[in-house]
Amino acid sequence: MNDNFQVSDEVSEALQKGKAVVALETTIFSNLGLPSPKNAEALDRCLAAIRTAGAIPAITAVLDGVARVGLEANEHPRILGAARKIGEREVALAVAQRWDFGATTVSASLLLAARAGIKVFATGGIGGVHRGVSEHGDISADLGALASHPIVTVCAGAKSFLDLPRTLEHLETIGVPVIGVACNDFPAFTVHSSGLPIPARVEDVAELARFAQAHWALGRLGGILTCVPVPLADSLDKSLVDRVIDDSLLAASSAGVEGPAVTPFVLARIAEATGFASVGANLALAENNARVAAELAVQLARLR
Ligand code: PSU
Ligand code: MN
Repeated sequence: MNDNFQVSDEVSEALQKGKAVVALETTIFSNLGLPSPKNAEALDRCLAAIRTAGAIPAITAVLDGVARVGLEANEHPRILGAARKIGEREVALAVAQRWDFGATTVSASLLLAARAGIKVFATGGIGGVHRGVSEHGDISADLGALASHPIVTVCAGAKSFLDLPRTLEHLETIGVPVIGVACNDFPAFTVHSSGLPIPARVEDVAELARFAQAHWALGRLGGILTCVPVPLADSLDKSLVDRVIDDSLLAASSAGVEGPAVTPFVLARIAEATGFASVGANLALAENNARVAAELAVQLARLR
């Protein structure tokens, strides 16, 4: 290891022995992703889901200027607090400038997980093409990172305030396979289905593992996006969410919120407007994704 990049003992030992490991981001657990104390509950539930399924969790973050993969339990409170959000391009900056806490987004997590040799990553909802892209050009760096790192990302689709048809179109353009696990529709984060079809479906994680193995055996160098919908019992009503999103996006633009600040702002507005039902759904889907990711990592470890 070096001064810039550190993999925890537990994670590096698991990787050396070919055991199942699942990477996690930190933005979702910080004050930018979920309100306290629900963020702590989200973290506990994700970590427990991964361990129960037989895998080792690897939380990614920049702490005290070191890019980390795998944190110690006594460090967990640090990722629940105030954060600076880092995408893939900011990771080196956070290290060079010795940021206290850089919270990894999907793109930054994929960079660090790939560097450590982890094959599976779980998140809530990925970033994507924002609505009104023809005016402001905002496309999340998550998409490019999915294409460039050899990792299976497990998500509940993309956040519903994005332009979902264009997000799917963009993923096709950059060559990222989008696979539903026992589902036909692209999930819309806290809503079970967006109504948009996903191009490919597998029935279970065993089939998904064979797909991933073939993808890399054929020389593909990038990742795979796997979609698992929020459990039906926790899903929010689509028409309610659509209404709340329109209001929240309007509020964001009249407050002059732009760029990386848009996602945290809109997530917080949606939480308030749904009486925090969106937060409950967010926890359920994050936990569910962590479990599926861990089951996949176990299957992949068997195939190797
Ligand atoms: N989904 C959530 N909460 C979040 C995010 C996604 O439920 O906080 C974060 C993820 O870290 C994702 C990032 O990678 O938002 C995308 O931000 P942007 O749209 O600025 O690229
Ligand atoms: Mn953006």
